[in-house]
Amino acid sequence: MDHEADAHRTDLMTLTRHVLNEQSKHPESKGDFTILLSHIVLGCKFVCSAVNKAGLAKLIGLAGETNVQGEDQKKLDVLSNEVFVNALISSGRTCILVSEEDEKATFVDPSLRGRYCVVFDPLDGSSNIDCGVSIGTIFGIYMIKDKDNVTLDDVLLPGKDMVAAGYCMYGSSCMIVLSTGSGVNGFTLDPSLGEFILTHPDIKIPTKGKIYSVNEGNAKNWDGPTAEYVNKCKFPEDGSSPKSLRYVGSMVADVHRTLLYGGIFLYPGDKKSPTGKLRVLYEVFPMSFLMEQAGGQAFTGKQRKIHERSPIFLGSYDDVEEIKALYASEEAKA
Ligand code: AFP
Repeated sequence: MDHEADAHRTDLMTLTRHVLNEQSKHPESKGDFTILLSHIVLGCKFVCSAVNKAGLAKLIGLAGETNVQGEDQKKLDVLSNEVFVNALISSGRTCILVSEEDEKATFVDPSLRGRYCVVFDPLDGSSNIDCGVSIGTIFGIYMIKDKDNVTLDDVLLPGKDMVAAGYCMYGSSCMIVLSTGSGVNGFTLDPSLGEFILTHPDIKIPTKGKIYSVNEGNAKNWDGPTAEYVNKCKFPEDGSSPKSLRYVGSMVADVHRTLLYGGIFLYPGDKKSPTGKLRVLYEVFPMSFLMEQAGGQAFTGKQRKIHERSPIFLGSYDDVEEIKALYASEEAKA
């Protein structure tokens, strides 16, 4: 019998325990972040359960449709948004919420306000729901100084100013990947316990990878550096093997694979959509934060409106370095 392995299995590092451990390193901390996170975790568990039984519960369908009971059906992304907004407000630790689903930012009632601003996409990749492909929730957290004087500018900050970022992937297993600014850790939901357990401690992305991930269907509209980079992935000039192409079309799934296996994820701007597709605040910034914390890098635009989009190139350090060099030399020519 492997007693050591057994001891490991009986001394579970849950996400809450992990965050409490981190909190104890900051004696001035009052536990607000731990409380906020436990409400985010609750939202993730709810969405995970809803995604798992989506077909059964007839949750799939367009918002506004009516189900057999004559009740209004809610699309999963609408439902997920409501769950996260309610969980975040009721935590008593938030002051501004920016959700992909809501056109305007939510300013929390002063009586329930705390110091954190949360930007999030409650269910990213929703076009993949109906065919059972992995989807996810992405979030980023900022902290403000004065909760009694908040304005939208408090969330229109660079991604590097986030105090934490993460995502929850609803896939073959449900996983939260989180960084509070000192590395990246992955926690897998044990459905029998209802707890996220630390399964991927201190994730580090390989310095160089063998996979590139991009929607090649947009190739005819790409600019020079993106086209040249992808061409190099397929026809390397240095005698190395070509990279493999993997593209799910769910950012969380594509970034998760990139984080674990290495390589590069690209959603460039192109002639049709110069700012790309992905949203700066709740897709590009949180994923870039995680990549950098895992030792990779990200190369983004600098837009600053709540639903603004930006091109994004992120992944293994050396792979991103290559595409950055191509853009730098294009810029030098201009
Ligand atoms: P949906 O939420 O419409 O499915 O979009 C998903 C997403 O925002 C992101 O998760 C993917 O990386 C990206 O769009 C895929 O976009 P393309 O379909 O244009 O490749």
